[in-house]
Amino acid sequence: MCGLVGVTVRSLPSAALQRLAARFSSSRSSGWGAMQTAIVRCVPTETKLTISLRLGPEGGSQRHLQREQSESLQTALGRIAHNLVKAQAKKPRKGRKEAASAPLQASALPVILYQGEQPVPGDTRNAEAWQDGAILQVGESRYRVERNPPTLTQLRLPTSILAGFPVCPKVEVEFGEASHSLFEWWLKEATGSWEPAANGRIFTPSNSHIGLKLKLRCQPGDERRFGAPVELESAGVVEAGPGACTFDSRQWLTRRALEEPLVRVVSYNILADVYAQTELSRNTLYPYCPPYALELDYRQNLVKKELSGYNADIICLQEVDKSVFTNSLNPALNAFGFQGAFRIKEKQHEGLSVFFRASKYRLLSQHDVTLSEALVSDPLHAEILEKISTNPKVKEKVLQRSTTLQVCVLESLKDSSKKLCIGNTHLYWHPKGGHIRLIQIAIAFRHLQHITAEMYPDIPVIFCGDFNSSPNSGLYEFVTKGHISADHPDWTSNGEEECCSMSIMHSFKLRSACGEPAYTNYVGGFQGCLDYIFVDMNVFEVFQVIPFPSHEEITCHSALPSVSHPSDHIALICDLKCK
Ligand code: 4LC
Repeated sequence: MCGLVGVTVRSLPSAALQRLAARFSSSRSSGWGAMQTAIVRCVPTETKLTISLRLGPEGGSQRHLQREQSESLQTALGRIAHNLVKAQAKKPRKGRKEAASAPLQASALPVILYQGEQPVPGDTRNAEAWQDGAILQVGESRYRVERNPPTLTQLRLPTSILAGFPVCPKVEVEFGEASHSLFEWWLKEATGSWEPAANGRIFTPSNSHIGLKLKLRCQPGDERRFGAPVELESAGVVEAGPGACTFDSRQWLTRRALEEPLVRVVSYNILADVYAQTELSRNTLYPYCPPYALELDYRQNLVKKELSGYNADIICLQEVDKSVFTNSLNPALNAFGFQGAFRIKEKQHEGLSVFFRASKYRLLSQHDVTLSEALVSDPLHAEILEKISTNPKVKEKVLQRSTTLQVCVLESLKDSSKKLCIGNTHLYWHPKGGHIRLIQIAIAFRHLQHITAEMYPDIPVIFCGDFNSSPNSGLYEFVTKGHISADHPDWTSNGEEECCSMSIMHSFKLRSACGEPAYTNYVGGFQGCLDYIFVDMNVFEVFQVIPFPSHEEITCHSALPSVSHPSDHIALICDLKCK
């Protein structure tokens, strides 16, 4: 993806990748006579295994032997001997005449694999023969076998690095964990020398680092060992940050994480990159926002700092680009202790994401649905389907939408009887789409009701999202009062022709935890309250609401997004108390 530089081990030919790792691994034990390392990759999902080692005493080129796992050890060892002979015959090194003058015979080379003192029997299958700690002897060279050591398969840095904003590399480790890996950060001083700056998975450069290049050295690890380190230099230098951001003052109030029975919930439409960088957005929707502040990497710097600084327990996001989740938010929020779930919208490049604090909750189940699809395929919605089938225009409009409901059921790690049903959605956006949103919310509630009544009886609901509905809408009335009648004016929000009235109801007792702020969406041409955190009042009380940035802060660059605010929406934050 654009905006990131780094090594992608998976996208390189595997040989090139392993060469990279092996270069580091053998650098630890180089030189003739010292024990070298043979890295063996052997996983049950593959039919072959790979043996990577440097053949020859001079630390000749790295070899990657791919052998069948089911093949016998003696065949593999014969192949290693053969390769060595070939290598030495092909490349007579300068000043090493004896190699050329005395050709080796493969059969004369002792190639033996030891487990402890004992040679491993030649008829052992490769998959069993190449165990961690075995010693491979090839002529006079000895190699310690490392089977499936922690290996970096991906390490990436963002292309834009701002002073005061956390840098969270994308880290993927095979046979290990990012949390068990070592991270060293270095800065290139004016003298050209690299000076150590900090350790740890996240690094926040300071103003004194502006203009300097950054280097990350990561050594992948598991509980007991470390694999080959990889070093990565930033593409650019640390740049000055934007100064004060709209979330700075809010983060004074969220600097501490909560403890049970309190739960902090955030809902935030983060403005998808697929929308932010369109002609329409740049020229018409957000003309007041400088183009650099609409760029993905810039906004991601702000979003990551904003979200991490709220110390939330549950974060519901809308307009999350698939690549943003994969390459930026999930790696960053993982580093801050969150686990994330992502649901793409059909036919779209953005979707919904729920993050939860992994030290407090575990994900019990997910029940995501595309509302239009659920409507036609789930008998739960037969009544609604029947009703809207009476108006083909409405039916088509509803079925066209890729609107999605994400549902995560979480369980408290402390008390498994405490469960939460988290709903997250982003409804149809059109100002005259009130009737469509009513149908969407009716489907969503039926679905939630099914989960909470049939699957997890009496589990409380927290329903977050961009509902694209103001507090005086039929939708808001339906959610907070539990019903709306067939004669509500919103059924005709696009005229009588598109009217498909029905009376709908649900039996949750939900309230908007953050109330009805003047706006949650503030763009040049429109300001309105469209986002909510709806909370089950049978179980929760609102302990506190984190106040919005002041109107002056929101409007100081005319509207949102801006250099000091990454989205056109404002994050909703509330602290709930379990009654
Ligand atoms: C977008 C927009 C929609 C909330 N809203 C109103 N008008 C809008 C126009 C555009 C939102 C609007 O930013 N998007 C189209 O798809 C996306 C994006 C998704 O959310 C996009 C695609 C390409 C380029 C840019 C964006 C609006 C004005 N008054 C309202 C009242 C209510 C609901 C919505 C609106 C009510 N009640």
